[in-house]
Amino acid sequence: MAVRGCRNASLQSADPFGLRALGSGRVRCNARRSKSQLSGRICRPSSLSRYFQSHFRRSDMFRKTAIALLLAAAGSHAHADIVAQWNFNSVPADGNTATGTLIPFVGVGTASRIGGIAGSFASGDATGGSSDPATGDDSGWQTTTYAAQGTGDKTRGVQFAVSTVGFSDVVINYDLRHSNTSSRYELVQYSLDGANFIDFLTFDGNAGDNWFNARTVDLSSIAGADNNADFAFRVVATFAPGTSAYAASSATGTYGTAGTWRFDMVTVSAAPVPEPETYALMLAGLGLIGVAARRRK
Ligand SMILES: [Ca+2]
Ligand SMILES: [Ca+2]
Ligand SMILES: [Ca+2]
Repeated sequence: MAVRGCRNASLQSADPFGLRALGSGRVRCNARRSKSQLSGRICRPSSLSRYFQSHFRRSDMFRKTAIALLLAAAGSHAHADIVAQWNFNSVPADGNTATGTLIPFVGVGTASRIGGIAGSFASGDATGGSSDPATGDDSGWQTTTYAAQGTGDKTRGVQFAVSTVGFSDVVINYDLRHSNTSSRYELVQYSLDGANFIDFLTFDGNAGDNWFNARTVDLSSIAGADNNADFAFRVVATFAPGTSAYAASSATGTYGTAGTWRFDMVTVSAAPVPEPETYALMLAGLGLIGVAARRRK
């Protein structure tokens, strides 16, 4: 019997009693082998244990069931979902990369410019392109008018605010095209209150007119970023490390305020926080293992 709606393929072949996994790690007990009142209900650990103790005596069946329950519980937490994603492309597509949108393609969130920079839309396909699979009407978020040389360190760039309520282990990805005269160094900051930003990671954009795709910022070590309605992050221009001046992205270029950064595929991913049913499944699975062990004695 296939286990519909279960994200964990292992469970699909480990379904000895008609357990049907629901998407969030719950298991619906079909109990087709008996007239049990459990049929069609969400199983609770205690009732599951009683049910299997009374109906199935072979310890290998207990083990299989326990494994299935644990897989269902683990499977609901092992994957990451896209919480929000910006591809900046027009909806509907209009064949013009100079038009686009700051409304997320996936999820909910806000994108804003900080420090008085200018924003527009420009091609996500040009000069090698971003990772956006769209073609033709693939836009990136073009930003310019960064700070004058030697001023405004970490004050100009872009900000994204995304609620992470219901999620943990936040990871940010983005693509960024540096122009020749843009700031070579980009600093990623995060905020847990939407107002105060903390330096986290600096990237080196050491080539001009070049896309740096799949920048990855793993915030899973920042517990405060989990389950946080006020989570936000920034990507800002910063001085070359150890100096008080911006470096140009091109080794032969000179930093200038007209340099551009063009963003695409800004993505916030995270793992769904386990629901109470997940813990119930884990407890049920562990309980059955205990029962099986006692029966073997
Ligand atoms: Ca467009
Ligand atoms: Ca593309
Ligand atoms: Ca795009």
